[in-house]
Parts: sequence; structure tokens; C-alpha cells
Amino acid sequence: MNELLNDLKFRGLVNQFTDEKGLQELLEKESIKLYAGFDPTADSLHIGHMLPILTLKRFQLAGHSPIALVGGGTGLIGDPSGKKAERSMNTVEIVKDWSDRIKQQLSRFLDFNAAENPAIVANNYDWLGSLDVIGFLRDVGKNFGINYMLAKDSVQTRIETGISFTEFTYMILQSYDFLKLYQTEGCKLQIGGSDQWGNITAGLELIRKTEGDSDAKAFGLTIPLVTKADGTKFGKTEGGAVWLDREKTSPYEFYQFWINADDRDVIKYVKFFTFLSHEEINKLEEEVQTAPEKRTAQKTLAEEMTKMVHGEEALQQAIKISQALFSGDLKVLTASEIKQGFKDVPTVVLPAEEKNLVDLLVEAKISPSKRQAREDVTNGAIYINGERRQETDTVLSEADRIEGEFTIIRRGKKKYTLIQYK
Ligand code: 485
Repeated sequence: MNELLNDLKFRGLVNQFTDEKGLQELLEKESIKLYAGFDPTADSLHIGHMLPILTLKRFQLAGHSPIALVGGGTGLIGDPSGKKAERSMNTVEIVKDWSDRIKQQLSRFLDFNAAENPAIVANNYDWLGSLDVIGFLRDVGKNFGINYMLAKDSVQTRIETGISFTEFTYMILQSYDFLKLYQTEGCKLQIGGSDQWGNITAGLELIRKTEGDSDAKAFGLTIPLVTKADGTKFGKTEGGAVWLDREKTSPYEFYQFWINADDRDVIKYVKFFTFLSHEEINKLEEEVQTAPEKRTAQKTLAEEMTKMVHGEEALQQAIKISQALFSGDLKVLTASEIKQGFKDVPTVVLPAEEKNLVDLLVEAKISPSKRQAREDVTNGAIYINGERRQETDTVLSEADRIEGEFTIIRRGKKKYTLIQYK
């Protein structure tokens, strides 16, 4: 059994092979090139993209050469796979900008300087952008029967709701990419999520028809969809998707996403997303059973992922913010850490002036009335920057503003309000 395939199976990373035995033999014999494609449908990748990226990385660590393909061309068309309705089209300028950003992000995870098997990034706009229609329809289109195309899941699910000729053509473009990379790079394997099965097998068909049955031996491998035990969609929080761009999802939020993994899901995630050894994973699995309250697997997962995506420094900051929020000791936080940690907390913007605490509580709608505000203060329910303040004549001043920017008010156990000064 091939060590890499064995590892992928242990991790649950295999959904479907086109030809498992054939691929196994190939991997035993040579160092191959493989690719996965990413369409620029937003200005950032999200954690749903991590599985294919990290699978490319696993192949690279096993001595193979990954190609990360940015769909600068296909992104202008729109993949119907897994989509219930036609996509809205983005302008050429926007897709170009998003392609560049996504290329940057992909580059962080692969090794481009490996001596034997360096990774490469490619953009399919480079060949799709200049195709001529007549040539394309004659040389490529002729290989696709309409019945074959109609039978694909991506088309079948849209028979009722409708699909444009544009999106219907998508599978031909992705197939053409595979053929192109097969011919120019010797790329023999395409990987993708399970929704990509139809497009990947269409590409294999095109390679077989163009190159001939006997010589052409290329393969497809799909990775499962990440599911959650509670049935909700993986990778979504109340704030939306969990992005790899720290401006969209801060390292603290990213860390929190992983640390909140359900006990029923956490080992699956550790297998999918980390590079821990099988022994280390089995040990964590045991700990989830014997000492779930320690949340060792969640902590390990959150640390590994935050370090991999945002670096060691951002990880340490995320841990610091988490600890400060947990203990209530907020004085240790800087203004930038407060911005990360309190992103989802109600924020009230006020002028930077001295203010009586009771008045402030009412104005910021922290307490419903002046009477209640006074009661809250005397009862010891009000904390300013983590410190209890029980005097009703307390005046908040400059000294209560963290770096001049924020005051954090807590009422009761954990109801936080952020005061931001203009
Ligand atoms: O030659 C190719 C050109 C484009 C693509 C693949 C090969 C992109 C592909 N059609 C696609 O839409 N992928 C999705 C994307 O870009 O967001 C997701 C898939 C997911 C996984 C991930 O990309 O939905 O299953 O493959 C990498």
C-alpha cells in the first residue's frame, strides 16, 4: 500500500478515485504533477478551500509537485457544480483583482523553492483568455456529446430552474485546463471537492479522446465535503464565512472558530486539517473520550490552524485575547487586540469627554434607566475595563480609555459593550 494514499485514507480525505489501483501504481513508480483549481468568486479563499490546498501540500510532502491553478478564466464563466441557480457575473477587472489576491493566498501554503518538486501557480486566463471560438469549437467542443454533458449532475440539478449556455460550457473549459496541464506540464492527476467529480471526469474523457486510450493515463481524486455532527454547514459562523484573509476574519475569530469545534467533530478536523502524526491523533482521540473537559484536541487544532494560516505571532495574540476574555482581565489588551476580540460586541461611539458612569450606562443603553443604572453600579454588576466600579459618582476620564480609543463596559456576567471615542 502506498504510504501517501494510506495517510489520505486514514485522514478520511478520500471521497472517490477514478482508478485507485492505477494511481497507486503510478505513485509508487514516479514523482507526479497534480493540480487543483480555485475560481476567484470572492476576494479571499475561505476555510472550505483549505482541504484541497492541504491535500496538495500532503502530495508535495510525499515528493510530488502540486500546481495550484487560479481560475482567472473560468471565474469569468461560473461553475454550475453544486449551485442551484445561475451565478451573477463579475467584471473582468474585479476577477483579475481577486485572482491576484487568491494567488497570494495559495502561495503561502506550498513550497515554491523545493529543489526536486517545487510547486507552481498557474492562471487559466493565460490560455482560456485568448482562445478563438472557431478553433475551440472544432478542436475541443467536438469531443463532447450533448447527451454526456446533459447527464452530469451539475446540469441535471438545473434542468428545472434553468442553466445558461455560458455555465453549461463550464465543464468543457475545466476539461481543457486538465488537457493543457497534461500536455504542457505532464500533470496526471486532478483533485477537488466531491462537487468537482463531473468536471474532473469530463477532463479525463477529453485527455483520452485527444491523446489516445493507451498512452493517456490520467487520474481524478475527490475529497469529501466537510460535514458537522449537528447538521449545520461547516465553515459558517454568525458573521458569515470563515475567511483566510485576516482583514475579513481576524486571527482571533479564526482561532475561536476552531476552538469551538464539537467533541463529535474535532478528531475528524484534526485528521483533515493538521499534519500531526497518526500516533498524536490517536492520543488526542483518546483524550476526547477520557477527558473531554480539557478540550486538548480543540486547543491543538486551533493552534495548528492559526499558526499555519496567520503565523506564530498572530496565534499568540489570539491566545492572549481569548485568555483575557475568559478571565475578565482586560487591562492587558492593546487597542488592536480589543478590535479583534470585541468585533461582535455592541459598540457605542461617543465624544472623548469626561462622563459620569451612571449617565453613560443610560446613554449607551447598557442599563435601561437611571434608577437601574445606579442599582447596577451599587450591586457591583458594572465593570470598566475588567475592574468592578461600585461608586455611583464615578467619572470616566482619559485614564479609563485604552490607548485613548476604547472603554470596555461589562454588565453582569458577560454582557459587554464597547465604547469607542471619536
Ligand atoms: O481547471 C479548473 C478550473 C477551475 C476550477 C477547477 C479546475 C475551479 C472549480 N470549478 C470550482 O468551482 N471550485 C470551487 C471553487 O473554486 O471555489 C471549489 C470546489 C471545492 C474544491 C475547491 O474549489 O467547490 O469542491 O474543489 C478547491
